[in-house]
Amino acid sequence: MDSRYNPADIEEKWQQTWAELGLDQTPANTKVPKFYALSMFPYPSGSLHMGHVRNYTITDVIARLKRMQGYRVLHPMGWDAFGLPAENAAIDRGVPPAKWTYQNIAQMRQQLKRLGLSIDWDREVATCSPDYYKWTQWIFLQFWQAGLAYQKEAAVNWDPVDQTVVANEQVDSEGRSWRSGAKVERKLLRQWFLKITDYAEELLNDLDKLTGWPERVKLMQANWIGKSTGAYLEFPVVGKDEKVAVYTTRPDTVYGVSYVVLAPEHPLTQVVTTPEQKPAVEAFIQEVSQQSELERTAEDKPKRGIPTGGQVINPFTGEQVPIWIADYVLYEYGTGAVMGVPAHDVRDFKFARVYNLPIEFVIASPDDVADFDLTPTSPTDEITKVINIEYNQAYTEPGILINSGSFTGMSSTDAKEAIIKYAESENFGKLRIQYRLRDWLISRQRYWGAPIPVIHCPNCGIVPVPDEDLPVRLPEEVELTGRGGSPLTQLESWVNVPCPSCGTPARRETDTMDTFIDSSWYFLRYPDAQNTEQVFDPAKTNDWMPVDQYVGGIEHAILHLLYSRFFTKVLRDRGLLNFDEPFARLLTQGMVQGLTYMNPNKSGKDKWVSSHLVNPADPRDPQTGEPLQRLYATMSKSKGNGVAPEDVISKYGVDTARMFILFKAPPEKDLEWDEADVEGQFRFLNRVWRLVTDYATAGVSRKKAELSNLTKPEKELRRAIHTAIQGVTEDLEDEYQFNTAVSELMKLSNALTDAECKNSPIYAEGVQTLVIMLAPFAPHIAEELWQSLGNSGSIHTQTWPSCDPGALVAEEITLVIQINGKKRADIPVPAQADKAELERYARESEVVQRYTEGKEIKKVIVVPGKLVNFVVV
Ligand code: ANZ
Ligand code: ZN
Repeated sequence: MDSRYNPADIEEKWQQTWAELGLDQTPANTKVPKFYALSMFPYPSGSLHMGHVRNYTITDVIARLKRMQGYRVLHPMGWDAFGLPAENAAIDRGVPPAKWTYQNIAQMRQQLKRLGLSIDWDREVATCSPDYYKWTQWIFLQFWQAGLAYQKEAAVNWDPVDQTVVANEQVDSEGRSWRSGAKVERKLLRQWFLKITDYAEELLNDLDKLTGWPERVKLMQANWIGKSTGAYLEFPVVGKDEKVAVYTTRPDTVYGVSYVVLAPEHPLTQVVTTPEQKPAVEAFIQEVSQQSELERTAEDKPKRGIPTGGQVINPFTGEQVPIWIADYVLYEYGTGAVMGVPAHDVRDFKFARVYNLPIEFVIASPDDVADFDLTPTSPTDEITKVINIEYNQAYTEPGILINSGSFTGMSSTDAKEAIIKYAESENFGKLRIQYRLRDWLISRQRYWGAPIPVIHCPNCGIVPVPDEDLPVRLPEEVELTGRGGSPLTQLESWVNVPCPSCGTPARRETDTMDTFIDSSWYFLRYPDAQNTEQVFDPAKTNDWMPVDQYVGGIEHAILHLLYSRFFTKVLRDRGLLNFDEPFARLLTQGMVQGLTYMNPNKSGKDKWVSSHLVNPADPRDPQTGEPLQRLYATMSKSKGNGVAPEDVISKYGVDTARMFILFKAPPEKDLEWDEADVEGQFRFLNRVWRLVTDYATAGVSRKKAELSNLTKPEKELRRAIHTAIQGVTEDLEDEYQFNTAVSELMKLSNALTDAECKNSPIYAEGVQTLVIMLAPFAPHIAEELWQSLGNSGSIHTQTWPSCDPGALVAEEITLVIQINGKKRADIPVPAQADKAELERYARESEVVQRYTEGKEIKKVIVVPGKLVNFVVV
């Protein structure tokens, strides 16, 4: 064997051998405990970046460890392959999206294989393949049958130049389309939705079951679902039969209502607007319709509104208050109307100041009213006056009700309940639970996605495509111009079909599904990825699921994970799955950051200067000569601070890249790419290489160690070995502390280098253990070294070592030293020391030397394992 560590000689060799041996194939279902290790599948952009490498390395170490610990492991990979970039590439380069995508997949698969990941490639899925999207469509129809898929008018971003719908992310902060630069309009179009709101409560409650998820992710999900408890209250319109229904979380402030506000889209605007106000109101509504939801609700933007001229009656006070229309009220939330309480809501306060609406305080801080006798009958004018003057901003805390009729004197908490009860008894309101979560808009007026499998028939309405006609294939040879919307709408031969139900000429749905749909169920397909008859065999999927460890980016903390949880629950309710939550444990890995330089005097993209262009000793802007700031930032093209995985691999090998990534930072933290540390790991692997090859050359000991008869150096080394086993195992057990696990390996390697018993079977145990524990981290070098030690079989099929607690015990006891029966000191001594040895340890101790100097030792009494007494005169 070569005496030098040369990764290029061994890495591809072993990758091939492992593939031939089928080492990464998933074992069949057996009684052996299972472990499902899953990385979030990538979008096939065509090239792998460091973020991918980190993500997949983490999952791979876990998968390899679990195999060695005796689990049967499922560790698959696939492609989230539908989506816009393929369409854009097609528009820019004239390559059909399918071709572009499959080319990228082939390229990235090669790159992934070069990482030596223990992936079962037989289970690869690509969401753009008809074998896969057939089942995406089938699942959509399951939702349809369950009454969970429906069509409704919804406001979308419409690019008037390109005549197409654009996603929110494609509209810039000034409301312009990224493609045409035209000001985007809001347009009402019929869209498809999934009723995720039906599952809001369960999606929220079941977060408690996810004990293996980061708290932060659960909190983000809970906030996204946004449960709030409040009241639905009706305010009758003066002179009409209609009522304005509002949703409020502060019914305790109802005596402070000075106006009600309708969303511009609210149908009642037509009813309540007076003829005088009509032209102004219509102009206002038209203007607001141009704005995105983000613009309308941005906190730093002044809220704008207009009075309708209409009035409502506050059912609690009998007073009339004006009806306004304002941009900040969203039609889709609550009832699309709110009661304005400027005294107790910051937004309403600002609004009232701008439009000169009355501000009346009805809640006071308990301290401020402590001296007042607040009963429903006591006059509160005095205190109202005082407080109205003193509070010159909204008082938003709960407190004590003032000027609130029979509720005066109650706490906000009690009053909320009492006011809702009263409204219920009088029939103008009730308790209402409201979620911020809205139904999921899944239709895209886009080509490169799974077609929604329905047919619109003039007689039957919406008719689902029969299961046997699935998949509804996406025609692959299309021309994409980027204008005029999806090319599907123009493919008459594809669009025109007979109705499956009555045979009348009908039209296919031309919308495709949001790509988040594709990724909401892929993890259910891996356990049975090649099934052509079923979406999956429930027995297989139920056996493997839930995913035991899911690893991916924090950017998916909300939508992808929420949608996957939703799909799981719906398919469970359809009888296909027997569990509630798809991902038992979640690890969100941090970003990979690269060194970059920033010119603080410039803005936007121009301020970044790639580290290739500056002198690190005196970093200056090459254009202006200004001094630059040095910092780490997430690797990106615009900052020019990316490090290409292939460069690192060709220089150091993939094992070093893996070791560096795992060692440099705990997995959930950001990681600063640092070449010096990469080299440090390369040197470590070189040391291990030398240590093992030196030993292998010197002759591997096959003797079994006599544990009862070890020398001191052997015991010490054995303790180091088992401390390392314990440390690495614990570091990998719960929190996946790869960085400290690697440190343990380094310590063990040092202990072996320093060991004084290189001929002992204990040393042999140490070398084998080091190599075995290195295997999940640096699989190629570990395999090569394993073979060099003369072992048979792959290292990756070995059993993970277990720690012998006996070896850890500090082999020492405390010996008491007495002089003439009086205790003078304690000293540590080896536990096994016999009488003579104990006496020798005692005599050599500093105390005894001191007390016996110039004196005669008459007698030495040794109590084994306890004490030594010197009788001196
Ligand atoms: C009166 C009030 C008084 C309110 C007060 C707050 C404080 P969450 O917790 O998010 O559910 N609201 C209701 N529907 C709205 C809509 N469609 N668009 C904009 N705002 C809306 O928020 C509920 C509160 O948000 C409601 O309680 C309502 O204002 C406002 F001192 O009602 B509140
Ligand atoms: Zn029909």
